[in-house]
Amino acid sequence: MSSNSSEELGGDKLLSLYRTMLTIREFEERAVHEVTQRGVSGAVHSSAGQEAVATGVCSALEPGDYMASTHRGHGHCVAKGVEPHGMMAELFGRSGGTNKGKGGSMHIADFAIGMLGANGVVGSSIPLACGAALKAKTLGTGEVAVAFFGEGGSNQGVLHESMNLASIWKLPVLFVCENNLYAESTPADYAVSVTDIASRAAGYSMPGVVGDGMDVLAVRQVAIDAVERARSGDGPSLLEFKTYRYYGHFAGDNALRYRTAEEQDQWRARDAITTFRTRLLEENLVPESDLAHQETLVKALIEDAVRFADASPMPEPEELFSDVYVNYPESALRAGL
Ligand SMILES: Cc1ncc(C[n+]2csc(CCOP(=O)(O)OP(=O)(O)O)c2C)c(N)n1
Repeated sequence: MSSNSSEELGGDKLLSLYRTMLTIREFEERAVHEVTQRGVSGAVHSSAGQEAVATGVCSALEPGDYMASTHRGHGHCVAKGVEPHGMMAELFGRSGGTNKGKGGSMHIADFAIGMLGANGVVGSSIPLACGAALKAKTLGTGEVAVAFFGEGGSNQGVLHESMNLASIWKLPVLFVCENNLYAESTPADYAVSVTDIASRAAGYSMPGVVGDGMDVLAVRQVAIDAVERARSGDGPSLLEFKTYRYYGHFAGDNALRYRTAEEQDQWRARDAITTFRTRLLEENLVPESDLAHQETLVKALIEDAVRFADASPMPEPEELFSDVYVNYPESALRAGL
């Protein structure tokens, strides 16, 4: 069982949680900046503000576990271990990208580390994770799978079908809802039938847990419990984390058309990174010099990722035909068959 109290975790683990959240924030801030400045094609959805959820949940996983993500997937990728250089190059559509520049922001996938992919279709992470969990259960590998989705995604029929199947088959899967209060410009209190999405778990005989999505250790604890349940064969859980996205729905969207500056300020006052930093210092868990060192390293990492992406060439036209179908003859693809 993974440990989670600050003392049990120790300075190195706490520092690594801090570093992961910082890397996500720095990547997101820089991605929004670069994409709006350069006019990169394809929408980019920033997860800045939601770092504690991706970081806390993925910190409860083993490297061989699976995770499927959404259109707002950069944070999930970083937390699962996808390398930021390849991600930035992917956003720029370059050949050095995680997926050779052919996926862009919404289709980053890295199967080697169990990252099954970001997805532009709302709700599609859910059956993907169930498929991975079914494989794990059938082969008895002991792996678990996580599906991230938003509160908007929680209204998709596929979640309900998937939760039902996962429950009767006791699949080792975590349904993780990041409730950031808005689906595009639609407020959750208008579009969602319940106050707590986690309460829907009762309809599928699984635990439903609400967690504070601005507190990385709280998220981690909820995830550890659900992972343990899944791994021990007791089946799925529905986890809901209350959180907030700091920017508009996509880079360039003016969120103030549908939410207030006061509301934004209230959430920013509870920022997951700054509150965690304060706690680490106040409880004497990590020296300030170590935190400052990580801040310098992360800034340099993302700067270097942008340099790498810039230097990476555009994909060759022939690349259109690679990685399209598994074992499908290239000659047939070229002939349009
Ligand atoms: C099946 C489907 N319906 C609609 C859309 C358009 N769309 C893209 S993102 C989005 C909002 C999703 O909201 P939520 O699931 O809460 O995630 P968030 O953007 O808040 O992270 C919508 C409606 C889509 N991509 N796919």
